[in-house]
Amino acid sequence: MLKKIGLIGGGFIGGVLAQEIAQRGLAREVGMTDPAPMPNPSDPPERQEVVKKQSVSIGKALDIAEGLPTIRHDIKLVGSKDYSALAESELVINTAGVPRKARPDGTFPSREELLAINLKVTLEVAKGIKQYCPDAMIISIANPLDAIVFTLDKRLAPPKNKLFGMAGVLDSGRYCYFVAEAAKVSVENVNAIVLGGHGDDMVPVRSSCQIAGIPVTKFLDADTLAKIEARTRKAGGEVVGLLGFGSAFVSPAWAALEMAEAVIFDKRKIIPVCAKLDGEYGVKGLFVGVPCIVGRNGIEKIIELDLTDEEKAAFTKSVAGVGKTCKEAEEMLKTM
Ligand code: TXD
Repeated sequence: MLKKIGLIGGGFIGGVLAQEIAQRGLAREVGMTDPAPMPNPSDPPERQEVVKKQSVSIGKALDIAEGLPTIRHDIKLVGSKDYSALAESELVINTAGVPRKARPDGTFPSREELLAINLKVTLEVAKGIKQYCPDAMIISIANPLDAIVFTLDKRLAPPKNKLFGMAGVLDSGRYCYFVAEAAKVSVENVNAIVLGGHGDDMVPVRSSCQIAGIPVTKFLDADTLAKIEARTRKAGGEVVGLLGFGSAFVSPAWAALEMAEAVIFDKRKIIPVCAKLDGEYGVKGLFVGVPCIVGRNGIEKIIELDLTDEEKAAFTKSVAGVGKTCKEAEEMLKTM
């Protein structure tokens, strides 16, 4: 178990993270920071004073703490509207930013359309990490995932094994779930990986998808698999459209904790991680979802898969999409 885990953002995912860390006993202390609720300047002064005294992170920390006697776990939970709650964290998980929300007509923005708003938030996050836990390992979740991790790297320049993004575990889990459902087998039997950017052109890797070690093509035909892979690419949007108030939050939190547990228990587990590539897969300087060995030092090793020509082309296209969003981020950062 760690001494302290810092949670940046105490919203839907942040709340599940805090609850799960307490339930699983992953750290002696959790510090959660979130400026919400923020007073609305157009509200009457007395209303603004009420909101200033409220705090999502303090409230959620207290709620979970009051449940500790029931689950018989001792863990210290600290909430704050500023970043001091992160002090001395060994690991921070960043969910700060706005999620995609369905519009009144049922449509919703792309992850990339969150860039401008969430870039501003990310600059504050970087400052908070630098001030309170400059040596922490960082798992970032906020969207647009690849560009936000890229931005944190630009601002903090941590060792490349200590900064990574969570998307591949979630996307691969979605792929596995749809395959298990179609093949009518246990999810425990399905292994699959999704590579590339966390966008609509992510790459479910059919050639390495197996059910109990047997190629998935022995169970499902090409047409079924194509439909599953298309659904995997859009699975985030499917949940956003159904929820209407935000995006998926339980499965992303569980996915981030799979990565955190690989670090905490030095599992040396092979999982898809948004990692900084330095020539692997022919990519340099971008954060892209690839299989990595994850252990106590974070990313221990990046693994290069043999991809089919079709998968290679899809990966190249996905990386190009990541590059485009990161270029946009770099341009925006010049004005921030
Ligand atoms: O696979 C993935 N990586 C994605 C990521 C899966 C699902 C959700 N994805 C993204 O995670 C989503 O698009 C958002 O960008 C983040 C967090 O999603 P969540 O559902 O938790 O959003 P919430 O509930 O809006 O929580 C975000 C919190 C909210 O309470 C804000 O007040 C807070 O972030 N926030 C901040 N916290 C700290 N510091 C600053 N500056 C800040 N600004 C806002």
